[in-house]
Amino acid sequence: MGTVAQTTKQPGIDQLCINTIRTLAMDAVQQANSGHPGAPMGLAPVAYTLWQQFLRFDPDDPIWPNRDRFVLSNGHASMLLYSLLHLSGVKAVNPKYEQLGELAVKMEDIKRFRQLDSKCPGHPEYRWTSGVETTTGPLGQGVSNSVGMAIASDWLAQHFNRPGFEMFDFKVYAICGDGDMMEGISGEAASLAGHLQLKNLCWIYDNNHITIEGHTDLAFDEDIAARFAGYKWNVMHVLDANNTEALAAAFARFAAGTGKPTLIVVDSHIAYGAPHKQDTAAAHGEPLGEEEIRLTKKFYGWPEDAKFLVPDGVRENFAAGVGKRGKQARDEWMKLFDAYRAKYPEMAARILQMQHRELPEGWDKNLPTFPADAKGLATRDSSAKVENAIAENFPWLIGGSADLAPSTKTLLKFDGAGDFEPGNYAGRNFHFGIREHAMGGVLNGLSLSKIRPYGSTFLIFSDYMREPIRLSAVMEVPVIYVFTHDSIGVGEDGPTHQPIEQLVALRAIPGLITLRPGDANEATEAWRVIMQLSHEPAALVLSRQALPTLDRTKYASAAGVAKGAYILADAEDGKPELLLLATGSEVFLAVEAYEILKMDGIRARVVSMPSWEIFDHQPDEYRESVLPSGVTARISIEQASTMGWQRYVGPRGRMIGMHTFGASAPLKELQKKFGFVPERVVATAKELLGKAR
Ligand SMILES: Cc1ncc(C[n+]2csc(CCOP(=O)(O)OP(=O)(O)O)c2C)c(N)n1
Ligand SMILES: [Mg+2]
Repeated sequence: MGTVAQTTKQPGIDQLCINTIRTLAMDAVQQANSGHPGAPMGLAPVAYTLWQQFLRFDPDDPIWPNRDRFVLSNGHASMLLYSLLHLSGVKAVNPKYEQLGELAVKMEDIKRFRQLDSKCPGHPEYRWTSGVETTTGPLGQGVSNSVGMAIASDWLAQHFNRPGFEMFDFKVYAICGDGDMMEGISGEAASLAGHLQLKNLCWIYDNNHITIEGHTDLAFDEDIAARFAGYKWNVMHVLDANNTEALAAAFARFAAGTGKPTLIVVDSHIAYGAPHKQDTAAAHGEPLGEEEIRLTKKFYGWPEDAKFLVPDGVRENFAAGVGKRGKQARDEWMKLFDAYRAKYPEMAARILQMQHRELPEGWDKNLPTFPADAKGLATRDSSAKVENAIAENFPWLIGGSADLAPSTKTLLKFDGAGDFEPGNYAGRNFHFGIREHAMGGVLNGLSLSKIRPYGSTFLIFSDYMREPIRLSAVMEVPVIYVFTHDSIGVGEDGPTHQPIEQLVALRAIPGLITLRPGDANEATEAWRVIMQLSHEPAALVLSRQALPTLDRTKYASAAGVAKGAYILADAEDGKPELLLLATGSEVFLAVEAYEILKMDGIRARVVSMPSWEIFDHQPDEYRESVLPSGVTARISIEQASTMGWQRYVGPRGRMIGMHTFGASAPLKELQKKFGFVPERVVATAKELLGKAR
């Protein structure tokens, strides 16, 4: 704590606060010898004005449901956010929502920026640092999350608000940079936001003309204002990031409401005030250097040798601004909530359930079971029935598709489900348009707002949204991804639409639960598993083509799905000499081969293995009981890359899978061409057992 001589460059406390943000960023990056000082320095007046004068955010309770959301989409500028969290005294909460009372970001954390266990990691991490609303760093993700949050604000308002009870009306602010604007996902997300007329959404674009390689002229000279006008946004331009009055006027205009999303283009200077590095790429991603820092501090009228200085009055000023306004808003909301609870107890309980990611009572009461049926149905169709049955009893399960709902079958069809669109923000069916990448980002934003979202497309296009899927897992938010058309079973559409490497790619994401059910009853059980996840995202992988519904009086119950893998059909004495491991559409193929082998006197066991991840988490004894280590004759069967199956089939096993791209032809021909026929499985089994003739 120290004092700073007031010079003409420090006309008041606001400037002092702004320069505190700047110097903390400079000092932290220098100390870490790593990081991005330039953007926080340029943006400090923007973020300060927003937080101090507009953001409804209570530092004592950074998770109250109707708080405004602040997203730092240019996550590399993380020191900007950490400085704000520290200076406004945001309190830490643990993931269970028990207030801990400590500061979310202590000075010690800032001094240990980018070091192990510091609450100030390189990029902002949701769940790790309280007050961070979403994990950012991969450019473009944060702005797409903000669209999901703004949708959530409107949906929650429509769902919960009653006359005299504005339970939800929060605004969503996202700061973004040139990188966010260049990434295609920002265009997808902005286009969707404009279409949906998300009036609570405000992006602030740090127009500093600098990226890593140099001036943006190198690669980027589009007319951003024209672009966003085209998206039907309200666009404003602040010509100087240091003009806090102009900034405040722009925010006030947004707050007054325009019926559209708002973009504020702010012309700024990266590393503002650094005599040799301002407006250069050198200020983007490396420390300014001790000497440059001294000169910059001198320019700010700061003590040149002071480090991590928070002058007297700065914290108090934040407390009197964002702190006081936030607490008042939060306390009023809590009072309103009490009255709401008295009048609408069920709705109030629902708000709390959502906040804690709990399941509504009776959510699973109508889960369908499917009778044995040789013709069967596609798992996309059985899944559709299950999803609809759950959603009717799960009011905040909402989602949609990237223009493929007629194919992925994820539409909610019961009365009152409705479409989410301007004029009907209570709708539960989303039309994301052909924007897979933004869909993933929006789903994350919805989930961060405690809605339970799902999104669907073809499995092949999961690659378009891989980053948001990964971020769901990083953030531990339970987004549900529904991927249909899961193999060469797609048939005539050919290799461009036939997933090969997507399954293993999804399985490689830590924390993501991938499930590929083998028939209709496994689809029911897969949904049962997924709905009970509160911190893991799930990828539900479904077939386009019909799969026989197994006779569960003859074969084991589909309840085994809950364990990831289970014995579906066994050798009569329970002592198999051969294991057939399969998922999804290949489960029935394994059963067919099993029946043939049985007639030939071969003792096979079929293991249905819808989820590797869940199986891997079972106790050793269970895994050993399903895959006895003594049985080394094992065959995996899956219409996908065989990568990864080695660890289940072992060194003596065989893998029947895809080693090339598929082809365009009717399914039956493809199955023959690529060897997904019982004869091939049987021949492989006999060869493996040394029983081939
Ligand atoms: C998707 C993605 N691609 C690349 C990067 C690496 N990267 C980090 S910052 C940056 C430049 C960003 O420029 P800008 O948004 O203008 O930030 P400024 O230099 O103005 O702070 C790049 C390419 C990234 N973080 N995410
Ligand atoms: Mg830039």
